[in-house]
Amino acid sequence: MDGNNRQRRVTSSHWGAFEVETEGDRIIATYPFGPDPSPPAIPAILPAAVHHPSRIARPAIRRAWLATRDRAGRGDGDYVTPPWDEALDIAAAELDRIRKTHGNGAIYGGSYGWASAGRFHHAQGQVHRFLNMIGGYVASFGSYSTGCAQSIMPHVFGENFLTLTYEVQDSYATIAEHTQTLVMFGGINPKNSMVSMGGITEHQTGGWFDRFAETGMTRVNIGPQRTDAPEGCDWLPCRPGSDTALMLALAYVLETEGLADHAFLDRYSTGYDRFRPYLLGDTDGTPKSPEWAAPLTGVSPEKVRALARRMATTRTLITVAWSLQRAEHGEQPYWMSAVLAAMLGQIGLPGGGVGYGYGAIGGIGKDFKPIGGMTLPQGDNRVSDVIPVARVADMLLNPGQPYDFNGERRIYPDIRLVYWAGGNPFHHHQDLNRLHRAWEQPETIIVNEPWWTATAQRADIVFPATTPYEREDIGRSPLDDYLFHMPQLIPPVDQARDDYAIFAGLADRLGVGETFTEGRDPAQWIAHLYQGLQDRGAAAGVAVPSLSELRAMNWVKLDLAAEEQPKPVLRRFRADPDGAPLKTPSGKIEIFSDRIDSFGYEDCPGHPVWLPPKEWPGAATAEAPLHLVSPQPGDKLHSQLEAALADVEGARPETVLIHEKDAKSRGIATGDLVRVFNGRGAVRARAKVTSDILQGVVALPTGAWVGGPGQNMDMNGNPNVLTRDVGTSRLGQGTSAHSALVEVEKL
Ligand SMILES: Nc1nc2c(c(=O)[nH]1)N[C@H]1C(S)=C(S)[C@@H](COP(=O)(O)OP(=O)(O)OC[C@H]3O[C@@H](n4cnc5c(=O)[nH]c(N)nc54)[C@H](O)[C@@H]3O)O[C@H]1N2
Ligand SMILES: Nc1nc2c(c(=O)[nH]1)N[C@H]1C(S)=C(S)[C@@H](COP(=O)(O)OP(=O)(O)OC[C@H]3O[C@@H](n4cnc5c(=O)[nH]c(N)nc54)[C@H](O)[C@@H]3O)O[C@H]1N2
Ligand SMILES: [Mo]
Repeated sequence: MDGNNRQRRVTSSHWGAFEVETEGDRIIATYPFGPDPSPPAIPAILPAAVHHPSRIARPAIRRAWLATRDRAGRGDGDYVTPPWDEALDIAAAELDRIRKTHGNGAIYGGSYGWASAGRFHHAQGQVHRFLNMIGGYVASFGSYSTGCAQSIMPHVFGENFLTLTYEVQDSYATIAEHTQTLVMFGGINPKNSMVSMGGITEHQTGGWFDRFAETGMTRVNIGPQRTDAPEGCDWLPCRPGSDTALMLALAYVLETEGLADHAFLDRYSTGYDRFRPYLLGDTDGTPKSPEWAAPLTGVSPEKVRALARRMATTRTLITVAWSLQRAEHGEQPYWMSAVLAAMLGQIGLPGGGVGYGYGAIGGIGKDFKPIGGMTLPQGDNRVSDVIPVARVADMLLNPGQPYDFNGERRIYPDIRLVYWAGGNPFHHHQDLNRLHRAWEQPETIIVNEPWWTATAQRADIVFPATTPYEREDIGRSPLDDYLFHMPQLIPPVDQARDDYAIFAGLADRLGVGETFTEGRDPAQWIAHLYQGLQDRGAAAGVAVPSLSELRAMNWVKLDLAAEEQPKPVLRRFRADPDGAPLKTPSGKIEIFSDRIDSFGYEDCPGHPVWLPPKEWPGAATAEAPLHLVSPQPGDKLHSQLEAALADVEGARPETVLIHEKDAKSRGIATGDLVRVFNGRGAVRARAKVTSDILQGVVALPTGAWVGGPGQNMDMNGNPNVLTRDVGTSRLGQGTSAHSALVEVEKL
């Protein structure tokens, strides 16, 4: 520490590493991390955010809940602020009451959300461990990111979807070397690859596209926005929700022009004979020709034919953005892309086949020796109930009611207490007015949060949590090759405590203090967990410094270079389909799945089919003529740091992109305040008129905190006031965030 009490140290985050300058107990500035070729701008807001008045200063308990266990007033903002000990006593007594009266199956701890990057203080790990120690909780399956894909893709490739994405797919280096045609459904978006869960240090996706261009690779971005792929790619505008129709039309051209690789289909896939009659229209009288698809997709038959021929005659990689499965019937484009790739016969060849989620997060497409991350052990959950993560409002509204999920008939549990730490459902869930009604059902809602988010404002008991800058941790993502010591940079702001301390305090009161802490303080836990990382490094021949060395170094780049790409599954399958079969029932790629067929779901039958969503451009009405896509915000991570970002002049309300013709007919110009609305609600937004979006589509990113309940219009511009809260299908039950129709008018 120098004379003026200033220090500069490096820390890590979901959006990358950066240097933090502190003066005494305040963060005063941030600086880019030298080794990052393309550092993000997000950290600039940190000094304002960490010391923002919207930090939760002390434990808070909603006055009406305390007095009468009132539930209807959630969001009223009227809190008392007892001392920590008293607040912990009240929360512990309530947890105890609920578990004794209704059992642990009445506690929902799914608690979805990204929280922060440090590995020991990861809020999800902390809350799950704590709830397990007190007898268990209802958990959640999958993510908002890829919940639908996680259900459907194992049926098709026999592989866990996350393994498929993170470990099996080709790296950007392999793509640069081999791919001649890159067909990107939903694009590959450098703004999205800015982040990765647990950290991403060298931001390289944009750089790879420069390399792709140099090799002469044809790069086609298929979807509603030109900006979903880097500059220089071809844009094939296609209506949201219609990708499956386009893929079917491409498949139709391959089949009818003799371009389908039947030798590959015979050897490596099953069920093409059941799919082909559907494709050709023998089963339903509708050939899935380019002419059939054109009015659905808006893509001309000539373009489809030319693209199909090119795909069949060059090394082609089909990539599919995660956004396509965050939509009603999201199973279909995912499954159909695999069928299309199988028809091209290039699955398992370098730079060929199909890949999912390139660009979605920065770690995908990087190639490393896997030595894993660092996770707090969660213990065992004695409650077996698990809901698909995006069905939370359905669960709260329908206790005891049956629902379908991936072949199972299940019953929604009767939830009496919700504990959320590290997520913001009043930012991330669909149809927030409906969530508000669902939120009135539980008797008690407890939230740990650093900031008064939209969710914290709707909780009964609110515990102020520290941010990563207020505690020591280790930054390490399995998809990154850097390792960080994240020093405690400043003391906790106001009365904030680490999630670990909050849960240790509750555990103690519930008689499981020792079980939860195992007698370790945070520094001892970090040392304990770090040892595991060092051991795994040693086993893989990777030098990992000791913890004291790392503390002194602040960060280190690990040598995780793999001599040969560790992409075993599909390569081995291609080389030896009998000796290294896939883990599907047939051992092959399943174009027809007997298992899915046996579920009897008309919204996800035995092979991929075109199923129009309830809301998409093809179903536009006079009341809701425009399709809303709600992508991830380019300039931030979800709703994080929102309080300070919203202070920036012109930042709120959020900006909605609208095509020039749609703007003109409504008398809207760039900069105008507009009302975006449908039958579910209304939000205020600022218009930006552009020709980079398909006519009939508007784009309003996520990230704004929704305003208080009871407003006719959300003033900040959170798109989830408008989105529809319905599962992708009975199979996947993922979020359908990208399937919504709206109208826009000038305010
Ligand atoms: N319409 C629409 N909606 C969507 C999507 C979409 O495409 N369209 N995408 C969905 C997807 S993919 C996702 S991943 C979700 C993202 O939704 P979330 O993951 O819920 O969003 P975040 O803003 O990252 O929420 C993390 C919260 O954790 C808090 N936090 C940070 N560190 C800590 C900590 O150490 N302790 C505690 N207790 N809290 C902490 C942050 O302040 C923040 O409020 O949104 C989903 N919603
Ligand atoms: N900067 C930043 N990066 C992020 C995040 C963030 O908050 N900020 N969040 C991260 C998270 S949690 C996730 S899950 C990933 C998500 O990664 P993605 O799912 O790839 O991201 P989105 O931004 O939701 O969608 C990308 C684009 O898909 C297009 N699209 C929407 N519907 C359709 C459709 O039906 N067909 C086609 N062809 N295109 C469609 C939209 O134009 C949209 O811009 O992003 C991650 N990256
Ligand atoms: Mo996500």
